[in-house]
Amino acid sequence: MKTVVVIPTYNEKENIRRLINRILRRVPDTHILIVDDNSPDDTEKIVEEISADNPQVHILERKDKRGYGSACVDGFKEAMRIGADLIIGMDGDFSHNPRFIPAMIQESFRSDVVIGSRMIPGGMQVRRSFIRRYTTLFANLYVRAVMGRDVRDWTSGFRCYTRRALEKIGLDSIVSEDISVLEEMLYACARRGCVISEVPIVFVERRKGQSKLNRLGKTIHTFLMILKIRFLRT
Ligand SMILES: Nc1nc2c(ncn2[C@@H]2O[C@H](COP(=O)(O)OP(=O)(O)O)[C@@H](O)[C@H]2O)c(=O)[nH]1
Ligand SMILES: [Mg+2]
Repeated sequence: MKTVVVIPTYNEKENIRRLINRILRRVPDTHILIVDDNSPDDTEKIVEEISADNPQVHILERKDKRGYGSACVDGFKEAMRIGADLIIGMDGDFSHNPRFIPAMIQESFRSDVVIGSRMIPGGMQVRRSFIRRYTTLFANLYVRAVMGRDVRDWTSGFRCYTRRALEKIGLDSIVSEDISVLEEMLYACARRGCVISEVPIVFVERRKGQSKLNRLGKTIHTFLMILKIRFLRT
């Protein structure tokens, strides 16, 4: 079975080499696909170097910053193209610890989508400010109310999709360019009858580099996108 870990990156030069090594130590036979949006800090140079020596490491270079969501979608398409049976999405800043990947893969034998969840017993957020923790909690209450499905952690980007789940939703149908891709994809999976489950993870706020998604404007845009995904899409 072929597993591909898809990691969107923008200015992650301080994290990416160590993260790739850490993943390969935990899951030695996995492939890793970095989707970089021409990071000004030259993250892609580091990844190119690693991938020249290691055929399990791949890079998809996009010419300009087109956002987290479209990076995920392009990466998932590429993962499917190279024959992935399981597609794992995670961040490139160590917030998502590779040590949880084996449990997620294990759970994927029973379900179509596995969420690395901060919102079930055993799951948590650490090193985060009060405001960030409560934003995540509130966002999840909001999304759960709007979507009307009993998923606890809608906003977690640490996930494992089976190939079948991505085939069912059809990645060409996804319109989100940024973070609402998470809710859009999960809602699409739920509507198409995918079995969704959650395994607990400990989310740790990044130590190196800067957050790109933590902006008030983005949060408001995402809240509106969620209404659009729920009520305007057929
Ligand atoms: N390719 C790409 N990756 C992005 C973009 N914005 C954020 N990322 C990556 O997406 C992941 C999550 O972003 P991050 O800034 O850590 O968001 P936060 O954890 O919500 O603060 C990280 O690996 C980022 O480098 C983007 O526009 N393009
Ligand atoms: Mg982060």
